Amino acid sequence: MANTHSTGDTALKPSAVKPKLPDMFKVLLLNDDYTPMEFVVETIQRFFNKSREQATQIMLKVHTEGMGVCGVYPQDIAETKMNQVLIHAKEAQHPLQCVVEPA
Ligand code: TYC
Repeated sequence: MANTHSTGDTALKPSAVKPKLPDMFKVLLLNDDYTPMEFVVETIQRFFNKSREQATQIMLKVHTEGMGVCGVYPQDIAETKMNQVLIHAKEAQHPLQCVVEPA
């Protein structure tokens, strides 16, 4: 086995195993002129497990600066959350946009 770090005996050589953390990805919301602020706050709370206060701060950052980070996750989780937001917005007929980018 390539990463074996024990012979199975009592003596261990210095481990060659270096646990690698996953690459991380930001989930960003983009501002638009039409999606209601309340819908954005509820969306952030629901999909990013934020308090109402945290979600409001993120929404206001997006509103004033054009975009804001809702969370940072491994790629598969980030893309799942982005898709959940996009489906939720589409169902409500709001143009809210969400993207993923490397952290
Ligand atoms: N700009 C929107 C408004 O004034 C609110 C908004 C905030 C929309 C954040 C999208 O990601 C967004 N109703």
